[in-house]
Amino acid sequence: MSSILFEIQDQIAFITLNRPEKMNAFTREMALLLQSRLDECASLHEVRAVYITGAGKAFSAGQDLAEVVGPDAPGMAKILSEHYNPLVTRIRNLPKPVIAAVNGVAAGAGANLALCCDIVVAAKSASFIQAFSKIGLIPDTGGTWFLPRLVGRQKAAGIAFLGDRVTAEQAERMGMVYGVYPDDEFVGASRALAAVLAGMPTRALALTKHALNYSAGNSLEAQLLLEDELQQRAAETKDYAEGVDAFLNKRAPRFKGE
Ligand code: LHQ
Repeated sequence: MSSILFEIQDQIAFITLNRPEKMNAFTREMALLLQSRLDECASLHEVRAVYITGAGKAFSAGQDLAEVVGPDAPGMAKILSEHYNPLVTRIRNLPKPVIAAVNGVAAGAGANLALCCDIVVAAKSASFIQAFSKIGLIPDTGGTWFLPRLVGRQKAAGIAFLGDRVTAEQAERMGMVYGVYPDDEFVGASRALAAVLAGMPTRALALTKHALNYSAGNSLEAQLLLEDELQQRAAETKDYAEGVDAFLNKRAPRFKGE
């Protein structure tokens, strides 16, 4: 069985981290496979939303720590530059919405991989652990960038220093996740959210994502200029024409992602 399951259904790419007996901890093979699946999601026109979840009871426990010891262990630099950093940049640059459906515990790089997705939803029993400090590391996989932007520096410092378990409900209150669903409704509700996103004007969402990515480093003036440029590109899409026509004719729009 592959460590990454991949299925396209109704214009949604469903990606499942699949090492349930090891809490979906990442091996090199798994990280590289996920990278190539994300590349497929970017290039396939039929994919209009990406949904990432974990098999079994965890989302992901981060790096497989059994793989970082021993004579054949890839060095730290290699793990970050070849495994996790390319995953973060692929997800952030993918011109489609990426949903992290956090079904259970998300720890270490697994937590930050979830937080780098566009929309993070969690099951009520899920949790987030910046486990790094417990083993003498710093939050990687973009954690030191995402966390303060999501929850503010104060909470970010506490969460990162202490490595405490943050429950899904605490995460929602802090702004770390978009929504939390009861466990028995989680799969249905999170997939329904992916279906809504897949039916939206994909190119406008991609341009919105681009603008949000840049807003973190831009002045207001620079961001206004960027919005100006991106809005012109949005206005050239067929989905924009469809959206306006549907509104004026009092009918539901049929967006095609074009
Ligand atoms: C695991 C793991 C795991 C291997 C559970 N590895 N087996 C970057 C650069 C280079 C080096 C290091 O890392 C990084 C990035 C990082 O991600 S650092 C952070 C790495 N992750 C952690 O430190 C988390 C370690 N795991 C845990 O704290 C717990 O397992 C959590 C809280 C995730 C889940 O706890 P439980 O629900 O009690 O499950 P469990 O601990 O019993 O785990 C079940 C099995 O999964 C068990 O295996 P076993 O053969 O004994 O049944 C664990 O050993 C294995 N597992 N995480 N990261």
